[in-house]
Amino acid sequence: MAMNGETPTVRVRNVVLLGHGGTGKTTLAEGLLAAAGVGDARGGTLDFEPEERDRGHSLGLATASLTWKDHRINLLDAPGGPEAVGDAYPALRAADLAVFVVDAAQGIQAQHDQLWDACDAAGLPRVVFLNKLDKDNAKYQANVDALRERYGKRLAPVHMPIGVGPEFTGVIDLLHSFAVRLVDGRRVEDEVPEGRREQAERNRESLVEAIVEVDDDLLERYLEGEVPSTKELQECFRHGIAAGEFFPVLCGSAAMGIGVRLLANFIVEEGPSPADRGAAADGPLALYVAKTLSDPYVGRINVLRVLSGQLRQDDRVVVARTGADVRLHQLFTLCGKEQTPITTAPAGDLVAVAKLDDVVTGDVLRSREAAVEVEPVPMPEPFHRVAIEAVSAGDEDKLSTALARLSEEDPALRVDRDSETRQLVLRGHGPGHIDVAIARLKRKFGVSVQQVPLRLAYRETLRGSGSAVGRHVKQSGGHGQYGVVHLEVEPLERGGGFEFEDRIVGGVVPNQFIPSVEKGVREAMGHGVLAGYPLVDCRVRLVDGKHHSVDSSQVAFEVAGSLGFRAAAEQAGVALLEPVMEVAVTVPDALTGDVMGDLSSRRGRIQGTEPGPIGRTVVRATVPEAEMLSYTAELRSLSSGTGAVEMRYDRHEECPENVARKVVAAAQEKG
Ligand SMILES: Nc1nc2c(ncn2[C@@H]2O[C@H](COP(=O)(O)OP(=O)(O)OP(=O)(O)O)[C@@H](O)[C@H]2O)c(=O)[nH]1
Ligand SMILES: [Mg+2]
Repeated sequence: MAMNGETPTVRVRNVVLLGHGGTGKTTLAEGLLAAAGVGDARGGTLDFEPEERDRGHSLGLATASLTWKDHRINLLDAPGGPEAVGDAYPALRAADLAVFVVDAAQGIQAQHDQLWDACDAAGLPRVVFLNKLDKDNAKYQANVDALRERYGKRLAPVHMPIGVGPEFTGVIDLLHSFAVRLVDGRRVEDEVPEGRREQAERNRESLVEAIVEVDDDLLERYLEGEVPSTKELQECFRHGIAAGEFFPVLCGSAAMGIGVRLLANFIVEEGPSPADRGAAADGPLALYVAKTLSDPYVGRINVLRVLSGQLRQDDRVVVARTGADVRLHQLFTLCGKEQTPITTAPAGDLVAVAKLDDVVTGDVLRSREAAVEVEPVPMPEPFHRVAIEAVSAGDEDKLSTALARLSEEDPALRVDRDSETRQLVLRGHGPGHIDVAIARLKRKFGVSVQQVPLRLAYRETLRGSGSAVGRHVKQSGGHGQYGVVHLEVEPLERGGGFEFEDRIVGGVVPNQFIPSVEKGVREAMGHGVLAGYPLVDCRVRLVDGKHHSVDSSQVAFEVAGSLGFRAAAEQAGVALLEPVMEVAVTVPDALTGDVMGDLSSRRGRIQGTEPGPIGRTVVRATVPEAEMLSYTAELRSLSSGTGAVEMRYDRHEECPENVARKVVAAAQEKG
């Protein structure tokens, strides 16, 4: 049995790897594991789901732990793709340090910006690992400058590379003044090479100046010419990092294994421990759910952070959200999907628990006396919508259960039943996100679903006023039917709904049949007159009618009302309304013009632009929903992944003639 319980809180490190897709987070995490002799040396420890292996990138949060210099490092490897953000955000609350992995050939990318903002919101300490310095077009200084410009002066380079691109052979640790190089495939720790000493000395000087600046006492002594010891600097640095006063920049190549051990050293020596971030070993027991996994064989697994207190097997806790009482009896640690049973875990540690039903990502579990709460880190909303159906009608029930479980696993996914179109709609962060969800539904829950064309919530409305008589008269033999109504219709303002006025005098339509007329009108409105979409915003006046003392009935007046309404509406003329979205697109300043042009070509109306976060502009517009169905993916390619969009329903608006004609034709084709 692993001895988690024996690692004190101060020697635990919880590190989440964040960054744009493909920057090397998983490679780096597996490099750290390999350096400590854990996991599968061939890789694949963390990207273990079949969908991840097929696609070559992570789709879910994976966790693994390693022992390094008597410390326990828990790694949370977050997927970087914009289509898998649902896992990264909840993980921020389980970590004490985020390692931002940046591709030195690509520079800062869209996900970095979004996640950096999220770390600000979560108050999470950060370091940057500038990776892939071995790549042909890799750059070091240009990236440091760009990072500093984007994320502020608090950026503190603690490493510098020896060569970049094909010449990249090693890394210099500035604080401790030594070099690590790969010589004939072997890792060599050595003095700073002759030719680099001067530059390294200058860089160390800048680092030292940055560090002493946050400590008045150190600063004074430094200005008086005293040289603080490395130990003192390190201690000051450590506090500054935990307080978010510095964002150190490390560098290397995860693929070559350069800079990986230095990162591990940095994490244990300078990285914050849970104790630095408020995890009290003697507090009441409280746990936070960072991730819920459903495994078809093992069932549900929850990855928890012990927020405070010491966790022991069989402890009882309350789920804060539901008030349910649960017992934690199967504790283990995870290394990818490999499980190692444990019996206890200290405050601040990460632990996995099996078979906790009705516990989901983001939940807090606590002992009765604990009042701990955890604010969720705000996550971007998904805007890519598709309609789905179970392939076989018999799977409908199974599908709703499976979708509920899947959204617990992936909180970025939304499932709605559209009340207007009656479709089951899945919302995600792009086509890839949806494809993965559909693949998982099949593999994990055995439900095959297919995408069907998304129905838009078109509506119909009157163009003007009209008047008509609706007759439902059948008196040939048997029980007759008799109802005649004269209706006038006129449009109301948009959003005006439905008004029904009874103007009958002298009882030509007896009182008891008036509600039937209204019912018939409503029924006809529900099905529209143009293309089968609901007709909205109109006033209907019942002005005259006829009845028969024997043959009139509720049904007869209902039918007459319905016929009369259709005829009056046709006379008034009917227009088609389409849903229009309010859209906000955030892109780097240079792309503002492109985005405005693109939105205009989608029949959009630009409302204006405003400055967004550093170097970015927000373009606001209203655009018909029909033109925005695959915008998430199209913006991604237009902006090379740097743009973000938010949208919400704004109003219904009359379709232009040519659009309306197509919608009507399509409706008629379907019958
Ligand atoms: N040249 C070079 N390639 C690297 C390095 N690190 C990772 N790669 C490659 O980059 C690709 C992506 O690496 P991953 O580790 O899967 O990236 P990731 O950040 O986990 O990606 P997501 O999980 O999709 O967010 C793989 O082909 C790696 O082999 C590096 O230091 N140098
Ligand atoms: Mg990955």
